[in-house]
This record gives sequence, C-alpha cells and structure tokens, in this order.
Amino acid sequence: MTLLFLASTVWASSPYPNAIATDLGMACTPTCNLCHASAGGGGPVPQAFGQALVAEGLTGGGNTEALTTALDALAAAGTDSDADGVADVDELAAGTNPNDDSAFCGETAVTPPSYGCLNTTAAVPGALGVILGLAAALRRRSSTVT
Ligand SMILES: [Ca+2]
Ligand SMILES: [Ca+2]
Repeated sequence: MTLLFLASTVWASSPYPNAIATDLGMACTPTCNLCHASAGGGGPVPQAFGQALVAEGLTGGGNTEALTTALDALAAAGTDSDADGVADVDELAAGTNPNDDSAFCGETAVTPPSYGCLNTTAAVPGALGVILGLAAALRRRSSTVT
C-alpha cells in the first residue's frame, strides 16, 4: 500500500508534462496519457507519441534534458505518429493530440479530409451517390419509354 502510494506520488510529480508544455509552447499541460495508458501516468508507454520519444532515447527518471533532446529529434524528423499529415510537435503546439484526432487545451481536433485525394475514410455512398443513382435510373426509364 505504501509502495503504491509512493509510486503514484512519483508519477504525479513527473516533470515531463510541464516540460513538454513549456518546450512546445502549449496552451495547457498535457495529461500523462499523452504517453502512458492512463491520465495518472506511470507504467508502460503504449501511446505512439510516447514510443516515438522512447525511440529517441527518452527514459523514465524525469530527465528533462533527454526529453528536450528527444522532442528536438522528433521535430527534425517531422515524426507524425498518427499519420494525419501534421507532425507530432506541431500538433502539440496547436493543442491537438499526436496519437489520434482528439485535442488538448480546448482546441479543435484535426479532422482528416472526408473527400478528395487525401480521403482516408471508407467509401460510403452519400447523398451525391443516391442522387446520381436516381438520375441514372430515371435516364434508363425515360430512354425505354420513348
Ligand atoms: Ca499527426
Ligand atoms: Ca492528431
């Protein structure tokens, strides 16, 4: 029980969220689930952004110098962990989440285009598809009537 309390105290006092906010000029401090599985932090680092930081040499222990080095490396590489076209460090500076399409700091989330060449959503017949289908059916019908 005491060990659990001490561990949660260590997690809660991690300097990483504040250091990320300061380094990238964020409007708010991100929660620990930017890298960890829970907002309380600690334990494994399953989030893509956290794994990118680990790949750049960041370890636990509150080494903010290593964090700055890792953030600089991500910026130089243009790492885009969620592949939405916006680099991780740019997303954080703008208040969006580098792991997915959610947002921090009350900013509007990055929404991928739903049409055009960059459309990554599944093809779903929309209103235009229905209209074109009806137009084709009417054309076939009118050509058989005459
Ligand atoms: Ca991104
Ligand atoms: Ca994102």
